[in-house]
Amino acid sequence: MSFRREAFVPRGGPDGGDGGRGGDVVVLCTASLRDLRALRHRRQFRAGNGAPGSSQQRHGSKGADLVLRVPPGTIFRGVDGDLAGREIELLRDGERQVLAKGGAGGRGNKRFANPKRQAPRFAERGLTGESGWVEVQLKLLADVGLVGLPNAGKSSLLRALTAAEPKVAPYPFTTLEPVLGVLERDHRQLVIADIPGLIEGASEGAGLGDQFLAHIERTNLLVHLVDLAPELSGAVEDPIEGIVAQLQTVERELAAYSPRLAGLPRLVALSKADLVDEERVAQATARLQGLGFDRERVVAISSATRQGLEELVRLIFASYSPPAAEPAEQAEPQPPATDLVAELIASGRPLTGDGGGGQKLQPKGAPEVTVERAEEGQFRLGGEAVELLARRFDLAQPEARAYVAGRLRRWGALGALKAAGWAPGEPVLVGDQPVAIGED
Ligand SMILES: Nc1nc2c(ncn2[C@@H]2O[C@H](COP(=O)(O)OP(=O)(O)OP(=O)(O)O)[C@@H](O)[C@H]2O)c(=O)[nH]1
Ligand SMILES: [Mg+2]
Repeated sequence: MSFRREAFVPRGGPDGGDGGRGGDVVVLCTASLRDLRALRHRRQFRAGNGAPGSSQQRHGSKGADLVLRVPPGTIFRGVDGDLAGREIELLRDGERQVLAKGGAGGRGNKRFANPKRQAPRFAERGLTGESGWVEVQLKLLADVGLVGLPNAGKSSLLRALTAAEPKVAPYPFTTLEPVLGVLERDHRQLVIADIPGLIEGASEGAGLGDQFLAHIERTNLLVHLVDLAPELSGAVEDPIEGIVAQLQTVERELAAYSPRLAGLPRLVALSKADLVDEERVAQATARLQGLGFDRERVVAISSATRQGLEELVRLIFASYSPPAAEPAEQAEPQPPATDLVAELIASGRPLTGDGGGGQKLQPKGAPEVTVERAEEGQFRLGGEAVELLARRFDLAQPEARAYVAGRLRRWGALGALKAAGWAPGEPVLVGDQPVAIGED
């Protein structure tokens, strides 16, 4: 609240500027990060306060946003307070979202001047921003997923390509949990996930279940391993048909689990090439071509002899394209909360009743005003618009009180109070603040 004071300008009028809105707590997906270390040593994160407005109609500046940088795959879940139920998942580099919104600033007294009220001696209060506890979780995120039936040779391949050392054994379900390895080439890095073997029904929870499919959901490239010698690990009538059957089983499970997985680019690695002859490789490749896997995407490999590994790595880097960064979402310009009050006020049509005794209904279109009894028997006015008014104005200021009382009357608070048994003169609470209805 401020009034213009200047020599030779008598009664300069109100000139208090608006307060700035509070800063937001913003979360930013940052591809160069791999863990949540940055959040570990602090428990409270608070954006800056808005600056108060001041004289000469100077508006206060907006509070500084607090930006929390987290790796792709981070999930924020609001637990309580204003953030209860809020869920934000960050996947792409540069993706930015508001986790907790700063509160709106209050209007300066200049804004409350009108021909009737030329020198308002009150101003609006700023609102508190959103707050609450948030759980932060980082999901395992691999760029490339190795898929295939149990025993196809996935873990052996990961060992051969990266420094990771998953267990390898000549029986199915050796790998029980996904293992990550980092593949490097020309200063580029890709994270490869060795996923436990998928069997028929995996998408419905069979075998090690669909929990592992969730791990490959975020990958952008699949390397599908198919054993070139299925006859060595089970009764297979025709090795080539056995190869095709393996491939199709896994493809069916992927498709049943998620259309995104089914649509991912993929390479087929025909594994254990050292166990078969050239002719087997040629036949299998030709057969896969017939099924729509073009020759450039099929490579025969052996983790034992390293045959084809260099070619596979080349293909992986050539086929991998990072998820397209979506254009930064333009934050929808939110109408400041001050406008909400104005809107609510504007929607309250003039009173049709006489204002006299008896049951007067609320005017049409006015925001809802509820009446309840407070602890000491006092009447308490509530409802969304009323609560907002109460937060917005300091009712210890006589003029603010009169302003609020005027609003409440227009919204039919008087009728609502009378209907609830209130008698003129009895104290009334607006929110938690006392106000005298009928005062001017
Ligand atoms: N000869 C030969 N054997 C291989 C090759 N790759 C894997 N194997 C063998 O195949 C068996 C299974 O290999 P793993 O790498 O454990 O297979 P996996 O796909 O990880 O199996 P699960 O973890 O059970 O899904 C092991 O006995 C490996 O030694 C290869 O290139 N050549
Ligand atoms: Mg394994």
